Amino acid sequence: MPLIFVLVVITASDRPSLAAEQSYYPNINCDIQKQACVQSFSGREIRLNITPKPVKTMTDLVFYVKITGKTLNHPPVIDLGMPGMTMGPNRIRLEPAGRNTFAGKGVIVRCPSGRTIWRATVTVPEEGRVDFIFNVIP
Ligand SMILES: [Cu+2]
Repeated sequence: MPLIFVLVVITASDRPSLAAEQSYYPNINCDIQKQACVQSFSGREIRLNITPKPVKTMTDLVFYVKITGKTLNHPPVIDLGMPGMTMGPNRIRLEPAGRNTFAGKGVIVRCPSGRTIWRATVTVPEEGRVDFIFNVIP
């Protein structure tokens, strides 16, 4: 009897955190530790890469964005954030590095909660934005 009681308590207390994790993991859409990530958007392909790899927090990183289609008049920007958490604003300003290719430096901070899933929102001026969601090494 006491054993059964303990199991019920453990199962019940595990449920919220398990549900919380599952609500984040399916959102990962970018394997940034291994390769550049590509998303289609507004008739364009948006390619995001971050170096050096592995991509770690509290490290000087270079963010690259390459976009297919007609030439952009203004560079895109990247806003870094965490799904389900409000973090301080962290905008990566990109400079042209070739036709429709842009690069900029930034740092991904270490989250006090211990979570490692980050979101890079690439905004293409006057067209819209797309989210890349990936794991970072803390
Ligand atoms: Cu956080």
